[in-house]
Amino acid sequence: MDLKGKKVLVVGLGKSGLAAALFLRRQGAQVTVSDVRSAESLAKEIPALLDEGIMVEAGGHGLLTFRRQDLIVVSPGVPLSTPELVQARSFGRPVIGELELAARFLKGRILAITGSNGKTTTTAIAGEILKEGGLPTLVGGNIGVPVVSLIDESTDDTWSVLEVSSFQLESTEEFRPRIAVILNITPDHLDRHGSFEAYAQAKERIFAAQTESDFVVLNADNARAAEAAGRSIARVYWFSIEHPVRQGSWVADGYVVYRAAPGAEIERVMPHAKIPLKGEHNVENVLAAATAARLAGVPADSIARAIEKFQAVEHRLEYVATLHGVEYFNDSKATNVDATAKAVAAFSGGIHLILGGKDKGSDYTTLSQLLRERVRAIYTIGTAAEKIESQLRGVVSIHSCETLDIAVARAAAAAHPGEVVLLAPACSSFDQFENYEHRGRVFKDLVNRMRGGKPWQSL
Ligand code: UMA
Repeated sequence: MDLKGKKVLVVGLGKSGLAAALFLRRQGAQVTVSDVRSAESLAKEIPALLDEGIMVEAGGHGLLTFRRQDLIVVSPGVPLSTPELVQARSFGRPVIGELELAARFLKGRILAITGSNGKTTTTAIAGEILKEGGLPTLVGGNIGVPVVSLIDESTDDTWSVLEVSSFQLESTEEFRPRIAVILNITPDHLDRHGSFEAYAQAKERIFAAQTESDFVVLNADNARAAEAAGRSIARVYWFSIEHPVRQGSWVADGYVVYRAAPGAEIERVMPHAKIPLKGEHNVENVLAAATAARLAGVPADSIARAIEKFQAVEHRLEYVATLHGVEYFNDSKATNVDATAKAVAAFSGGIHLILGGKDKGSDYTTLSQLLRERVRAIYTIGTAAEKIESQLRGVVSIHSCETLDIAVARAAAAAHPGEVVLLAPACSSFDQFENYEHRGRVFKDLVNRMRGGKPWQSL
């Protein structure tokens, strides 16, 4: 793809947009960036861009700016239904995402991981395993490192381990992972994709450009992910925490095991008890990462070593502290109902659960059974609180807290030794926080501030 002298518009000036704009400029393109944020709120980014000869349109998207381009590169957070993008496409302007742009330049092979939940942890584990196996490895994507920023470091021998979201996959064309993993598909981002099926189809784009020589790794226990097998032309491998699979990984006699082909010898990878992460969902993540790593050629002993050393990723069922006998866990990344269910299921009971934030059109009633079994009380925060309360009234006791500081203080005051305070909010954070990381950090600060004092003193 020759970008020299081409007029390219980058839409959205977050991490991805910034990295894409600078990359495109280095390729000799005439680059403009457009963002809905005001010039004041972009004050940090604008000078550096202008210095590089990149034009900036702030405070909104101008239709004329969009029409004048040879190529438009969208950031993942910008919906393809944005009117200016729809118009530009109707005028024949090519629109691709940052992931697609990167994939056209990235050297070496790609191991891509998607799913509604677990993708960051699985990406991090897979990255560690490939490194342990001695493969030249880069890690990026939705995990927080724009894929474009990996291009310069990549060589023909590189494995790029990429976490890819439905937002990124929606605008791909040639993106072709050597190994594609779908961990699970459960409702999320319905506000952006419009329907569960549209969301699931965006996820399936992960294997759309694969050939018969590539691999797809699917969760045999997740109906929607498993069903995707019928639409893939790649070689299908499976993982399951419930039963043996034809080829792939499962758990047998206390071991994570792997079979390379139907009828082939079953290979022991590691003892199940040595998986250092909490929750059955993390066993799924390990199985998925191990399967992908075996397909990339990493031997079982390297896989075992990397997993045994692995520590929970920040904000994913992250242990924070034990205060007055009460354990605090930060699962701020549980931004949908399914992730919250998995977090709750990781504990046997006595949970004080902080729920709420910005609703994404979710159905919280699906949590009812699990809440009855394991949760002592719910503490609601954010704009979704009213909806959550009306859907879960009568299931367990509910305390309206509005903000996270009140929720933490009340949960701390109510929890008895041996119980758990869990932030697993089932919602996005944007009503009260910059993002889920910010929410998680605030939670950890609130918990850590209670060290030494009576928990409820912070109320
Ligand atoms: N913007 C516009 N017009 C719009 C919408 C947004 O100009 O119509 C602007 C915003 O004002 C802002 C910029 O776009 O300045 C933000 O772009 P972005 O939302 O794409 O954010 P980035 O900083 O580029 O981060 C993105 C991913 N964000 C999203 O998908 C929402 C990050 O995933 C990812 O880590 C990063 O690229 C690097 O690849 C975050 C995420 O929440 C963690 N992902 C979702 C999830 O995991 O559920 C999919």
